[in-house]
Amino acid sequence: MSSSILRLPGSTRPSDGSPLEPVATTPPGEIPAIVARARAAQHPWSELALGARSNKVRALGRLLLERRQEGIDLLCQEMGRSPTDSLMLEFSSLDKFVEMAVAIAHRALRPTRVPLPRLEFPGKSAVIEAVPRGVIGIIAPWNYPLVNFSKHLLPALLSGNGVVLKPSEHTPRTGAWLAARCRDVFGPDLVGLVQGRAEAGDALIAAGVDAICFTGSVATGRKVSARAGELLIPSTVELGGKDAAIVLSDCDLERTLAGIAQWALSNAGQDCSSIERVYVEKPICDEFVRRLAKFVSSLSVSPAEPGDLGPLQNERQLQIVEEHVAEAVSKGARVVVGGKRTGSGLGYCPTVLDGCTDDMRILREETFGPVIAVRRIDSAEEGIRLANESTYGLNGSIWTRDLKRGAALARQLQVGVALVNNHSIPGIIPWVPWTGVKGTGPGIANSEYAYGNYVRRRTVFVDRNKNPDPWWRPADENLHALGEALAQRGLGRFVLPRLAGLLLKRVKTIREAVKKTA
Ligand code: TXE
Repeated sequence: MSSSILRLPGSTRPSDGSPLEPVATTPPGEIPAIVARARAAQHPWSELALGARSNKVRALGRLLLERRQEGIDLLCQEMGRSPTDSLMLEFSSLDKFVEMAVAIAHRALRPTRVPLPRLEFPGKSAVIEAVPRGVIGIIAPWNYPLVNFSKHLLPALLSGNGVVLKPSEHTPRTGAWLAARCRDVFGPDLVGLVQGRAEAGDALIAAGVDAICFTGSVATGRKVSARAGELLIPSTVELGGKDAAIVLSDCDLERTLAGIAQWALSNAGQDCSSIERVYVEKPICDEFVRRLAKFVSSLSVSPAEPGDLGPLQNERQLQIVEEHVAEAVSKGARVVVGGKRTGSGLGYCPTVLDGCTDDMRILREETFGPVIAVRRIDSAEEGIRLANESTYGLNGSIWTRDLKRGAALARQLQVGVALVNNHSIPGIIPWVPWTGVKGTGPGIANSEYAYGNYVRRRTVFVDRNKNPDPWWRPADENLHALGEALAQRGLGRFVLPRLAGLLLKRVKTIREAVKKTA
């Protein structure tokens, strides 16, 4: 393969800025051949029974787990996370993830028989089948270099598709490692790999793939949707978030602050469903902020082990975080803890900001970093109103001891995933649709509801009727009478004997008309 060397970004370690081995980009002109090879391998793969495909996918899961140390090393290099963090975030539950994905596939790919009324559809049957789309292009961002692939890769393969992976230019090595493990299990071509920046992603969409699964920024998601629309191929896009947590006075304060810190700082906040806005009822806000800040300042920051937080993944992301914090402070927010670089690589200290107001970017735009912005509220209703002012809508959570009220309030949040006393966790439960509203995009990952990404539905209709259907041509007065009887039946009138007589007459008329052609 002729290739050029990918220099920036993704060429240095976020933890200390030291250089990484360069990675070869894929010349756009070579991408159609990669898709064609995946397509050729897809035909025999799709002919396998689902049970056999499931076993191969299980083998991939096992291989990734067996060789996890290689993957963890790459994640540590490319993301700067600690080994513990990399293990927990991308490997530890892989076996359960695979098993659930297999169970969902059996449900989502099952043919469905169509219930047909006998009178209107005599002798007829129809079944709806799931047909693999062909080759699925998966374009991923850098924040979870494995999981952002596996959520689409596993169901795409289980459905009988070939796949081409396009990792982020920031994390090309982890993506290449995943593609190599796929080659070990499925042979050289079923799962292809394309490396590069925007041009490579764009070229993949136009290279003959049958669907695109994209995770990334809103701006790119719009471009990807438009491009796929031009080509009339389906696409699913999962874009950013600005998730809100609403903390009510009756919450279990200790569990709540641990939960908020967890879901705001996991992966150094580089998560589409990070808690980025915390709306806290005034009576508990002082204590909440004081204890949250104390808890946050006790967390270990990489390169320390086990390392609660790694650095930001790339320079631009660090700049965004710094810009948002600086702007908030300039408008009156108070840095309770953090608010500065760690001094090591792209590290940024976990930060709590108090006194945030609605005009600040920190409460409006995706920060994608380890910053918890606190905004005081008078009531739960005010919290709901402010949470819903966002241009995003992925997860939203209510923290309260009153579970009934909490669930009712959570339902008022304009989000795809509404929670009480937790956040983000459904993202690792493959049964649950991971989806959003507004700028988060309409895409769905996980669950049977995501299968429209991977399969098209085909109806197979079989007619065993030996007679012509009674409404076929030629038309006569009995056809009109038949229509009238059917309409009367729709209004609840008893017309069965009349209908039966008319149906017989119509069949006879058509048969006689056809006989005359002999
Ligand atoms: O994403 P991009 P970036 C947000 C976060 C971050 C911002 C930018 O706020 O600051 O997005 O991140 C490929 N056609 N999220 O620049 O550009 C690209 O090569 C086809 C939220 O990394 O969207 C990469 O593989 N593909 C998000 C992938 O798209 C194109 C996670 C994502 O890149 C392309 C990450 C094009 N025209 C960042 N242009 C989340 N929802 O979790 C780029 N790409």
